[in-house]
Amino acid sequence: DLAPQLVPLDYTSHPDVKLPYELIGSMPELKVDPLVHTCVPSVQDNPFRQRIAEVFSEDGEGNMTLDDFLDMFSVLSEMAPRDLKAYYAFKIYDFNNDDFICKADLEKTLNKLTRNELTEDEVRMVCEKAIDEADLDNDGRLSLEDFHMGSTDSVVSSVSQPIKTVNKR
Ligand SMILES: [Ca+2]
Ligand SMILES: [Ca+2]
Repeated sequence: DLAPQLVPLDYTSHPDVKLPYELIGSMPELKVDPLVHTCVPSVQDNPFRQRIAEVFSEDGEGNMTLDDFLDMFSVLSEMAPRDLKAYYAFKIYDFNNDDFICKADLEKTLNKLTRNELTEDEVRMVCEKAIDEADLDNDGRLSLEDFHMGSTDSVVSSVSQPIKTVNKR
């Protein structure tokens, strides 16, 4: 089972310190492993930075406690299990928090990754392709299971290489 409690860290001895988002936003680049690096191309100049902070913060608004912050580091670290990373990558892409990655979530992901350089048609095409490839139960959206069942890499490469995919037509 994939669950946040998999995060194998317990920092309860620390006081509940709130870290403002601005501080997190000014962090130097984190050392991350290749999978996360693909999902989250560069933490330093990362269009997902705000979203990552939201996902890991308890209040869902990017205001992280020290615990949240340490959880984030442990998930982004090279030592974290792949399942755990896939779980958080899913959460990061699931912008509307409904536990599915639908076309709208993917479009948002793609627009962030490409900094709005693709046309609407191109974005739609890439999203349809990504969902097609990974949607195992054919309901038109990706559940955590779809995302996780060996499809993570194809989803990730589809959304992270939109230009190539589009130009391959
Ligand atoms: Ca969603
Ligand atoms: Ca599905």
